[in-house]
Amino acid sequence: MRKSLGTVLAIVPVVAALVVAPNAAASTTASTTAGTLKDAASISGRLFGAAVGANLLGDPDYVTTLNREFSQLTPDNEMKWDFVEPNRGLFNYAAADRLVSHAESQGMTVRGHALVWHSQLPAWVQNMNSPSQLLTAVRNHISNVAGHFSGRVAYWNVANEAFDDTSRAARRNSVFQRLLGDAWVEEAFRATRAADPTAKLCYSDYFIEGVNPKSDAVYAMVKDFKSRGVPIDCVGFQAHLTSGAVPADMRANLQRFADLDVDVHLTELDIAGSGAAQADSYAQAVRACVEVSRCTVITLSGVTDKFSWRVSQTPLLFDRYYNKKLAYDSVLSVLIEG
Ligand code: 9MR
Repeated sequence: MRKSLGTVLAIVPVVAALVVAPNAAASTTASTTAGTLKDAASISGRLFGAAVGANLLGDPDYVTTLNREFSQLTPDNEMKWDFVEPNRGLFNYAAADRLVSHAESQGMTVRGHALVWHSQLPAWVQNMNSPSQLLTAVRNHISNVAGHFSGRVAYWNVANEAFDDTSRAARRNSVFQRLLGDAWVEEAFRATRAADPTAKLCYSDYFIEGVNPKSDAVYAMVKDFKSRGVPIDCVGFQAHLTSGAVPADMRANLQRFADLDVDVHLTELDIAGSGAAQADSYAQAVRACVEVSRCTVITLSGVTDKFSWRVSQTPLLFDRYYNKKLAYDSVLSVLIEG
């Protein structure tokens, strides 16, 4: 997975600069010398991505930062069910196509998000009450959407947030769960594999970064899928975190999933906070990934605090003026260390 030793050695002096001068002014200079997030991640063969809104592609500051720093693009909302199939059987791909074309023009891979999710789901699906009609709708949705993007999407978040966010670790109460039971998740994976045989298929969820009853439940599901040949390739850990509260066992948890023979990805990383505390927590979360060889993708929930879904918590690596934050430098140095 590594680049040549020459590439690595060329960057070593920058790491040294970060170590001897860990203050804001010096680290900004150092990070400029070190390159970009995507280049630093590529040293160990990883991708560094962001969720992107199609409406922001006309904003020059946004696009400059996106193109310079990121090697993977996840449509923020434009591939969700309510966006692509708001009415049964009528598909709208215009905004998602714009994002995919932009990614391709910049050599970025695309992560599709998300085929089956209880949220941002149109009323016509939420209100269904026939299991067979719902299963048909799920299969038709996946075959159209994954089929439309076949060959252009490297990773799909196939099923998102199937588990409850309480400590009970039960399945979430959704129309899919009520009508189809636990089997809806594997139905979605099988349908996606049929529609796009080359994309890597991921299950993604939040509050599963550390070992806890919810991550135990996801672990059991993935283990069961692998044992029965259900096509799953990766697990996405959304990683909506808070400064000072990154789980201490995050690396161990990622490793136990990787040991099931799946890749592990951070799919929506953001960390509420600011300054050195935020930078330290980012370093901890990114280090948990880079210490696991099968943790191959880190994707942020956005590019800049300005457009973050947690805007008041300033959780990203660029501030609202596109300045690199302290957390940017800490992430860069952890990626370079590999
Ligand atoms: O980033 C998304 C934001 O633009 C939307 O307004 C929001 C609506 O819920 O969804 C955000 O992203 C979600 C992601 O797709 C799945 N995990 C939870 C995120 C926050 O809801």
